[in-house]
Amino acid sequence: MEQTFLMVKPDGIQRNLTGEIINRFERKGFKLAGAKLMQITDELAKTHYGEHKDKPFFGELVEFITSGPVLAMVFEGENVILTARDMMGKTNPLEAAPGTIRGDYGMTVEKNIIHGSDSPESAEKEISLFFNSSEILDYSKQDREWIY
Ligand code: DAT
Ligand code: MG
Repeated sequence: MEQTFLMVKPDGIQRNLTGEIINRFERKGFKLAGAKLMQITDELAKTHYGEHKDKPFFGELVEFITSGPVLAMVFEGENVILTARDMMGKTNPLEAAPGTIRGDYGMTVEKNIIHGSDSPESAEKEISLFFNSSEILDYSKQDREWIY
C-alpha cells in the first residue's frame, strides 16, 4: 500500500492543531504507520529541504522548521501521496481552498502548518530520512474492510 511522509510543522504544534490534523487523515481512511515528535537538526532540515537550497527563503525555512518540535508521520493508503497533498491545500494558505488544512488554518506561506511529500520519489526519500525501518509498523486494523 502507498505511503507518504507528513509533518506537522512547529506552528501547527504551537497552535494546538496536531490532533485536528491527525484526525483529518485518520477519518478519511488513511492508516497511521509511524509517528514521532522530534526536534529537527540544522543538518536534517537542510537535507530535507535540499531542493530549495538556492531559493531566497531557504535560510528562513531552515530556521523555522528547526524552531520547535515537529510531529513526523507516515500515513498509508490508496493514492495517499496526492490525496494528502489535496487535503493540505496550496502552499500559500491564502490561495488554499476552504476545507483544506492550510486553507482553514493558515495565513502565510512561511507558517503553513504542514509538510507532505509531493511524489512517490520524495515520499520514499523523506520516509527514510526521518524514520528507521523499525519505526514503520505493519499491523492489521479492523476498520479496513469498512473502508475498502
Ligand atoms: P510545499 O510545502 O507545498 O511542498 P514547496 O515545496 O514549494 O511547498 O516549499 C517548501 C516550503 O518552503 C513551503 O511549505 C513554505 C516555504 N516556501 C515556499 N515558497 C515560499 C516563498 N515564496 N516564500 C517563503 N517561503 C516559501
Ligand atoms: Mg514541497
